[in-house]
Amino acid sequence: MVLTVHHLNHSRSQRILWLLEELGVPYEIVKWQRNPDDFAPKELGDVHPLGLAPIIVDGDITIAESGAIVQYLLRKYGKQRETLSESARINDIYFTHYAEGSLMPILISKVICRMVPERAPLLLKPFLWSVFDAVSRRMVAPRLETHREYIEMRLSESDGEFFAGGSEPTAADFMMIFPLELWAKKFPECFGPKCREYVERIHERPAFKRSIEKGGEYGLL
Ligand SMILES: N[C@@H](CCC(=O)N[C@@H](CS)C(=O)NCC(=O)O)C(=O)O
Repeated sequence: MVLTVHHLNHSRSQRILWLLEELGVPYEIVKWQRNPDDFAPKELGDVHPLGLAPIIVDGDITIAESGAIVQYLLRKYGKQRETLSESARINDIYFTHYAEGSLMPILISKVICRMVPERAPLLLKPFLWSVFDAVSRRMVAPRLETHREYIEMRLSESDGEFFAGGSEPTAADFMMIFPLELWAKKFPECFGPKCREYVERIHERPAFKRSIEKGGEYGLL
């Protein structure tokens, strides 16, 4: 039975398509379209109770949460992890968790600070813009700047092209690509040059290009 990826347009499930293309594992895609309010269709909740993408179904196993899926697929089909040095392995574990655990929350906070006033009724907009702009400037921007400096430093120190170091992407890269693409697209004014080079390099990979052809709409290129 072929592995199924439940893929939502413009979403984290692009990570999984890219990983599967790198691994050369056959899979099929069930495509879901975001509603006008950007939410996933509620029927995705029939596949997994949280109704969020990505979700994979492999035989009688259903897994949600992109980090869990990446680890599951690499454990089942990947060969490279045993060949990583101890320090590369630690970097790999660190960035695999950092992507969703630390970087995504701060980026989502910034997205929300913009989205709430943008989508508010006309009369409320000026008030909400001033409130959310203040929150964004005082609470979110300084933290994001710290993350920017940190990631730029880690990429500069990395002995390879990837977050763990080395010459091939690891779990850390499959996880880091989405927040960095989101950042580059939505807030280019504070996106670092090393991060930009990194994202461009990933986008040039044949496996990444195939994942875009197969997945369809992806507004973070
Ligand atoms: N931490 C989860 C986040 C899952 C998530 O929020 N997915 C988004 C797409 S990027 C989603 O399904 N959004 C639709 C919705 O909120 O209804 C993961 O990494 O898989």
